[in-house]
Amino acid sequence: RALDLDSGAVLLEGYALSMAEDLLGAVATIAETAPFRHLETPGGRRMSVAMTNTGRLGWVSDRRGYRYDEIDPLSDRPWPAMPSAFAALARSAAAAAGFEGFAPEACLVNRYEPGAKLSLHQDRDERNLDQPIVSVSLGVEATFLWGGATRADRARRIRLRHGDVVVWGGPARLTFHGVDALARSEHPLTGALRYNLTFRRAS
Ligand code: MD3
Ligand code: FE
Repeated sequence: RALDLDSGAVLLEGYALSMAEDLLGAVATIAETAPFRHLETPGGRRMSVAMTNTGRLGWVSDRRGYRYDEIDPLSDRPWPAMPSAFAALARSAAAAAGFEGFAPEACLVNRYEPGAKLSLHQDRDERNLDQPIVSVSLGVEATFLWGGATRADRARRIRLRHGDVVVWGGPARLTFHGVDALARSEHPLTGALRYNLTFRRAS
């Protein structure tokens, strides 16, 4: 089922359900090479969400700012290659939402433990804002906050469940968004954790 959340934002409910176990297995393999870590914001705060990346480019944050980098600063080595099943999923989901030819360069993997949250923000570190972002939710469900063009706009609350895929492009691309503190809950595949994959064209 495809649901328009907003102009340019399409929720594909359960789109990744049949692949979820494989995706989680691949995440565990990625984390053997590029472990989850709590990045520091430019302002010096530790992010409550733990992150890693797969793909040619990875998103990183430190005292110098936010950026995409070919090198994992933890290992000084390239990020683990993006599994072909990841890129194929992102490509087909984007096409289902009307964005043909999506070829992600980066997959940011977010891991939420109970209490972890993402404050309202825009994703604007990507050079090519014509390309959508594809997100895949796995494990414990979360309340996603969907704001407006400014931080002050009132946010809608949208439940994102295991296997849900959302494609964010066009007029939705620079909308402020975030994730509420994760509730303490259990999922058979992930325990207390939620994972979110976001596929991006960064350059
Ligand atoms: C709308 N992640 O990694 S996914 C992020 O659930 C991020 O981990 C959240 O926001 C998460 O930056 C939300 C949905 C999402 C991702 C990127 C977007 C929505 C977006 C970029 C632009 C507009
Ligand atoms: Fe974001």
